[in-house]
Amino acid sequence: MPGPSRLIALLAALLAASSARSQPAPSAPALIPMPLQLEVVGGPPFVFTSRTPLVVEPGDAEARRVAGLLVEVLRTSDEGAPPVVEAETTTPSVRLLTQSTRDDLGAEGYQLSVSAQGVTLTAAAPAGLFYGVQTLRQLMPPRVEYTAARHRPLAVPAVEVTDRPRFAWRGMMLDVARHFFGVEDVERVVDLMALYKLNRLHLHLSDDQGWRIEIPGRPALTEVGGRTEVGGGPGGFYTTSDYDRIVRYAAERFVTVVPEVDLPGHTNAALASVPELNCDGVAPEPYTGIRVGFSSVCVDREATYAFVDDVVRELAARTPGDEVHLGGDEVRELPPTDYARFVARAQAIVRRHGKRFVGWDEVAEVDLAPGATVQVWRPQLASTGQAVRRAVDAGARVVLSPSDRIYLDMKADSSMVLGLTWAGLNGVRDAYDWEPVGMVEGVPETAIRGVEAPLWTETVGTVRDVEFMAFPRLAGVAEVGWSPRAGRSWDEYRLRLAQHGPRWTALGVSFFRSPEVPWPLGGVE
Ligand code: IFG
Repeated sequence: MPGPSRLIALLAALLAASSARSQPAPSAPALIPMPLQLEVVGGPPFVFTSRTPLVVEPGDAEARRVAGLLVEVLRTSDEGAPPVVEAETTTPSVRLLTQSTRDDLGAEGYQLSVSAQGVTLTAAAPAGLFYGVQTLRQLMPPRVEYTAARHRPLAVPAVEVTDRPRFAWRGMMLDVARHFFGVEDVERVVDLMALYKLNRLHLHLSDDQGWRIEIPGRPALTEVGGRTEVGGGPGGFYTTSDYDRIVRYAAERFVTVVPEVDLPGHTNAALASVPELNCDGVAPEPYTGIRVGFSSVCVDREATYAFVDDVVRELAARTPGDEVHLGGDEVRELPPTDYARFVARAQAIVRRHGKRFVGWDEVAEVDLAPGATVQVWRPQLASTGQAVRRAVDAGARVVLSPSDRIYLDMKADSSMVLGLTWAGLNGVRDAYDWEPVGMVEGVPETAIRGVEAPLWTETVGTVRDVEFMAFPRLAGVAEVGWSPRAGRSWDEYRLRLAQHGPRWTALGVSFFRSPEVPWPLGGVE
């Protein structure tokens, strides 16, 4: 038994260790997602003033546009905004150069060098410049996110960063069918996604409770299908120009929109709008509850495939991305052979319109054309594993959306009023502390396009509710999608994550103050 002095020394050591763990390392910048390589050089920081020039190469219009997005972050009401210039200058400046000595960093990679003398950001392509700007932004004190506060000077620690993403598909899904969200709400979601280098916005545009996208030539779909939503509210829909505006806003921030029209199930809104989609020709009443699995279009009618063709043609024409998602989940009303026949014809229609087919993992039971993507949401089902492995062996690839990890509509803990619990509680650690490779037995990293966090909106009605369900958990999904597998650890990440609370406060994000995270108290530095 050690003597009293030994016990005291042991206690002191334990106290020191615990206090050290609760405080972040003072020098390490709290970047999310963690870059591939980050070196804190030390020495004096680079200091932004209201006159710090942003330098781009003459004629590099995309670099100038990306610099403009940085200007919007730095602009304050009375201190003006930094000038974007093309001439080299002796003033300490920020240079954004579309050039790279590293061809292994890809279109989204970049190198960022910060010293007291200046900042140099190089990337082979505009997306890399944009992601380097997000890293530079996160190196600045959180107060930079205020639009009116006087927040200069802004010191940025001297670092050397070399970075590129692990996975190409880093996404969030927003269900705009259960509850409708207007264009400005979607733009807000894109802004917050871009800060964390997410690059796919999957819009769930139709379901039992709503049809949300105008299809010229079929006005009933939105006149009837867009009329309501869960709970009987006013619903709504995107006109073609609304959808074009969302796609453009997202593309400017290097986010690709993946439109989903869910078929053959989850279709009560379409069935209520277009009688000929019903096998008996009779349209059901609009539905504002939250049951699933009870609806299906009539797979025996040619009118159904003409409808699918009209919808896919319209979506394909307005979607610059390669993918059109046709759902395929929870079809409890069709025999498997009818389901397979429908999915086979539906995916052929997608390919005919020059796009690649995406479906929820039920479609893995059907022979899929090469280039198809299976969105895995039920990893815990052994059957899914077998079907998905077979689809992958036939050339399909997967996006992982494990419902027991990153379904953002699952309550994060029992204190949450918003959200559902059928897949269990998805806490902040659950959403971060998992590894995509091995999620589905036998699916290699080369077949994994990436990860995507769905936010279903049965119980989510406003953009603040969206923020509350998405943050802080979406930041963890972004790191799973971007950062190297090695080195990720919840104990380290949670301290870094805590430092993003003040940034979200300055941005006005209505985030969930999870007790899993040691959020700093007080104002915003
Ligand atoms: N499952 C349904 C969704 C939604 C969800 C809510 C999928 C692929 C439950 N399908 O998840 O429409 O109702 O958590």
